[in-house]
Amino acid sequence: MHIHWYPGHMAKAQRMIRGQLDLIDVVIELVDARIPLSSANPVIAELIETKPRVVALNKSDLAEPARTAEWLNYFRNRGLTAVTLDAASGKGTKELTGRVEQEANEKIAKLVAKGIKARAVRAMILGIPNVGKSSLINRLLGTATAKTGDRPGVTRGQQWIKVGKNLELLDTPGVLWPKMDDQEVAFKLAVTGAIKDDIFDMEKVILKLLGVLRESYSDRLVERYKLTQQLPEDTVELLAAIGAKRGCLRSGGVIDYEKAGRIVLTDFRTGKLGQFTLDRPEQMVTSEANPVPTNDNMSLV
Ligand SMILES: Nc1nc2c(ncn2[C@@H]2O[C@H](COP(=O)(O)OP(=O)(O)OP(=O)(O)O)[C@@H](O)[C@H]2O)c(=O)[nH]1
Ligand SMILES: [Mg+2]
Repeated sequence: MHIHWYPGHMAKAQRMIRGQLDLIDVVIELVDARIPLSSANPVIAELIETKPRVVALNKSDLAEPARTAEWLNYFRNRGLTAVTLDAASGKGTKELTGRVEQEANEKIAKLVAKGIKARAVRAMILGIPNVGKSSLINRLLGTATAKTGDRPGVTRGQQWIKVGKNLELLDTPGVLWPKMDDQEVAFKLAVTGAIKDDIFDMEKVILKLLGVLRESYSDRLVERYKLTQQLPEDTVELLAAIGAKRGCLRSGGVIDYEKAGRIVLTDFRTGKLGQFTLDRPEQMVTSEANPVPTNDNMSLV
């Protein structure tokens, strides 16, 4: 799905989610474990108000485990339930659904105390594009006792997926917009694939990525592309060195920078350059001090 987020889209998404929230006991907020801060929607807390939520750090297979542990602590220290997830393989789904049920138990118990019959916990998934919402739904469908419940959701065509005995999931996730005005955040969203490639300046993003890799992960570059230990200072030269090693040449032996850049980006996104976490919990403070305006069009890097 290709979405350009404009104020009108955001307002519509917000309205739809608000409508659905009335039916829901718990929100599953998916974020990208590589960028838990940058992949979080700027207004989610405001949007879901007091509704319990479970934060799932998805794509944890692509993130640095030690950093993921730091992020889990970060969320838990702030009283949020947080789990790690790999929705592609299904690792972590059991813990996630267990936590979701736990979060709603109090509410269900209150209903029961009022004489209302106990019912399954109702949840929905929220997250920015490409964070893994559909993958998670497919994974949960795999374990579902019934593919769809018989009660419709609020939007026509929406249904409930019954997961186990005590959990029902809305089969359509809420798509949230990402943060859009901070260039550093935009870079992280672009390199991880949260923003479609055709709306950012690919060349700049790749050169910036090479700068980050050169600075903090040079050994991985050397190993993957069989480069000399002393990497070129200049990222364009570095890209040329990678291109030369990978045979990215145009006629006349000129380096095909675009092709070389694609290789680096794909290797980064698919884990072939190892695991990466680009956000640090320490950054959280500055970001809270500078709330991100959301009525901005995408103008990237
Ligand atoms: N490595 C890895 N890849 C994942 C994981 N979860 C999802 N993906 C991949 O990420 C890409 C996007 O996943 P989707 O499930 O389509 O994401 P989505 O949130 O539904 O995206 P939209 O529908 O565009 O909003 C796909 O290529 C998935 O295979 C994960 O935990 N690990
Ligand atoms: Mg999807």
